[in-house]
Amino acid sequence: MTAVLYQFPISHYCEKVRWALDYKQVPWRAQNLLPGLHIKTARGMAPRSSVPILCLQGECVQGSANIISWLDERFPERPLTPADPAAREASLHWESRLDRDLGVHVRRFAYHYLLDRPDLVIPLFVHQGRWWWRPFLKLSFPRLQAVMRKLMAIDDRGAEESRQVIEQTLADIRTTLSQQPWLAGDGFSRADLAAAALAAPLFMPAAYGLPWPAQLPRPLQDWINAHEDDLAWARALYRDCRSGSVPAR
Ligand SMILES: N[C@@H](CCC(=O)N[C@@H](CS)C(=O)NCC(=O)O)C(=O)O
Repeated sequence: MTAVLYQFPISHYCEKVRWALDYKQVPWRAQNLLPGLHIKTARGMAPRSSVPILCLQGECVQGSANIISWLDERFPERPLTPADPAAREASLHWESRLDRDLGVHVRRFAYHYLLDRPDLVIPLFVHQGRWWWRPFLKLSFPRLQAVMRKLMAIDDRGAEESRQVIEQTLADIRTTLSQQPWLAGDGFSRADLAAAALAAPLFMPAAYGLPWPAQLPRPLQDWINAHEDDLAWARALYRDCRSGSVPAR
């Protein structure tokens, strides 16, 4: 009984699900898809074209938050959703905000710089894919880049707006974590997991499983260097909790 995760290895929403599966010790394997060519496969299993989609024994669930809820129902051991109603509400509220304010904005901020560097981003898109993905993407990259920039409004103005949303969100997380050890309730939850996974492209942890570029475009690297302290909590979560065991705080 192995769950199949349809995913882009680069996607931080997919990383949320990889982490949840590992944390809950549910056996799974990845079915990697190539952005652009993923649509038919995704639509064959779920209402929208987006990944992650998790399938198990003929049932498919789409969307990282839906998948975590489904995993907690189907595999109640090591819950990521707190049992206490107030903590549960707080964790879902955080996750929903983070899916938007880190999920959408980290992606737009990072792609603004990475999409101009096919030498850096193509290896991330084709990671652990089919042999022909790399030559195919090299040829089709200008079109993919144009479509992505248009669909996600990835331009100077969008990147600046995203930078501001990211910085405000990181400040709010730091304020909360200066008052309590976890974002919601009295233990590690889907809120902490979502926060760290969705921020991860900004500090590129090895456990994410991507061959991160050794050198990033200068403006992105400068921002990361200037915000090391704002991301210390996320690095600590990867170090302490990404492998599955969670120490007491
Ligand atoms: N809220 C969704 C967002 C998923 C999402 O935006 N996935 C992107 C990759 S990061 C995607 O699949 N984009 C291609 C598409 O929508 O066709 C989730 O949490 O799963």
